[in-house]
Amino acid sequence: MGGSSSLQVVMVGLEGTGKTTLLYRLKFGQYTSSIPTIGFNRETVEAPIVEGKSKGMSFIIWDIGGKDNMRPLWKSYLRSADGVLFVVDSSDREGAEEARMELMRLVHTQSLHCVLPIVVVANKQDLPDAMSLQEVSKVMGVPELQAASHPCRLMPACAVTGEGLPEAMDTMYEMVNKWKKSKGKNR
Ligand code: G3D
Ligand code: MG
Repeated sequence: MGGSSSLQVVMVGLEGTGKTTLLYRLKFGQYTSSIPTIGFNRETVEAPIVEGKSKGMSFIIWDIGGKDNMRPLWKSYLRSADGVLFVVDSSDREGAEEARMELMRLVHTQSLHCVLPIVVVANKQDLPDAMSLQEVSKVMGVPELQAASHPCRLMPACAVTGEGLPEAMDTMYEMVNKWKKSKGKNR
């Protein structure tokens, strides 16, 4: 699990939502074109914001392929994770229902053991036909998860320019810290 200064984050979502772009944007601070992910990518990235609460932190991010034959593997990566980044393509209205189902499946498979914090990233906010944050929230069922006390937050982003990523990672850090504290109390 690494020292206390690094968090293990599992990044999932449908194919083509921008996970690998996001990973390399965080890792290299610039846009890197990627090929479809076969299997997974794993990178250690430094917290991208200087003033943020996650200053000095590093994140070990597992970018798991989103092809449907990979999805059953998502849960094996969750066992050693501190948090989940669930990446959504805000411009893909047709894929939204499938994305919501995968998010719900992910929540249900892990809720037997523990409930990891989830940051839903509404990616591709730069596209002119992108759904608003409110729309993404609704189609992904974020209010329902929150109402069920599931630690889930929605953050807007553009993985190509990196906009929103520092805030998303900061939110992840905050949520994981809170979650770890509450877990400590319950033991
Ligand atoms: P995945 O790893 O989730 O499967 P990728 O997705 O990172 O491979 O990205 C899939 C495509 O979406 C890529 O385009 C990538 O450039 C694009 N993309 C990722 N993030 C954004 C974003 O925030 N805005 C826009 N406009 N595009 C994005 P290509 O053309 O290489 O398939
Ligand atoms: Mg990929």
